[in-house]
Amino acid sequence: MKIAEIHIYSHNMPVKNGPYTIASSKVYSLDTTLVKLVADNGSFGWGETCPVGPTYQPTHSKGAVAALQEMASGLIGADPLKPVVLRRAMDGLLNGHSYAKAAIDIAAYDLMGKHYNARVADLLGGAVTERVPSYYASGIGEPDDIARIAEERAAEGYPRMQIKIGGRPVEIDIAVVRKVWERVGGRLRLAVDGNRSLTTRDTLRLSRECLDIPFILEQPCNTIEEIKSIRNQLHHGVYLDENGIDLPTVLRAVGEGVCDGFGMKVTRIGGLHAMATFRDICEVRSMPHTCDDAWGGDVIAAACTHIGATVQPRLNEGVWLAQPYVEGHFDPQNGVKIEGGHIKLPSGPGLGVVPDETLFGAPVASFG
Ligand code: 0XW
Ligand code: MG
Repeated sequence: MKIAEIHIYSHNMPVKNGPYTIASSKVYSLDTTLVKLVADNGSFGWGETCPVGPTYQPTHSKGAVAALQEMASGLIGADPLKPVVLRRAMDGLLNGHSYAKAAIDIAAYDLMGKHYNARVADLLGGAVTERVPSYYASGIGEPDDIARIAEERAAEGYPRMQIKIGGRPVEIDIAVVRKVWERVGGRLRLAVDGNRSLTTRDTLRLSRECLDIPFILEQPCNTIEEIKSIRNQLHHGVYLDENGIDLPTVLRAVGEGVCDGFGMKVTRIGGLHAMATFRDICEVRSMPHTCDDAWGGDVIAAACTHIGATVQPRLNEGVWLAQPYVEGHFDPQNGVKIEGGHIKLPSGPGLGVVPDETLFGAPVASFG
């Protein structure tokens, strides 16, 4: 099989009841980038990449479009059924920009699934569940509001919640964590995500003053070095998120014992093939992790759910989707949804979602 055409689309997604506020960004609407690969036999696959604004990671939506345009003509004629060869071809055309390459990789997996009449989860090693656990991420908020959200999510059936903190006096963050714990106790597993914003001083204080509350600290500080410097004084496990920029960094963090797990993004690591490698590294060292993305519609939601379905249950920290923050679906029939805190694995073939491309208007660029 050969890639015959590549179409790149840009689509704006308003944030429902926005803005969505985390320590590193405040977003009202996001531009997602979609890729349609058309094969020489006429079948097609979809990929997507959607940075949550320009300050969460060193990525942004215009960068995704530019990187895809840089690679696209060189990928015409490549075989979408060979993900490793395809990844090497992309690396030969552009250094870095894994988040853009991820959209091509996801679209190739969608095509592969259709070609072999298989679900992407089964191509990635095999689904171990049809009901993938999700987790809810609050925005930054006041103690009573976040505690109420936690109560509601626990009642809905979510197994886990991520509390966003940072960008304000740490006393308020401590009050939020304490209030949530008072209200939901052990009914939800908790992560407390600083999105790189805390000083080492405030991270230590948060951990010390919440000694009795079991949670993991997600990406409290800006760099691995800062986290490393306080790691032995913390009373809570630490997960890396934004610092887990690529597989070499993941290997280093696991090897040096810098963290206890990861919040991982499919597009940051380079797509589904790289994500499967990441999953296997984590399994070798019993490291729990999520399978998320920063934002996006049904294509990215399906991709995260397929890889999330393959994670060993004891290590599965869930699949976060933007769906609760987004109005409507790209696929009107099989849009990916969280119900009872879990996501039904799309039945495939491929990703099992087919976007209504009329929503996206004319492609930004077409090749082939
Ligand atoms: C909660 N998320 C998975 C979605 C937002 O984009 C940020 C991210 C995180 O964990 O940092
Ligand atoms: Mg995070």
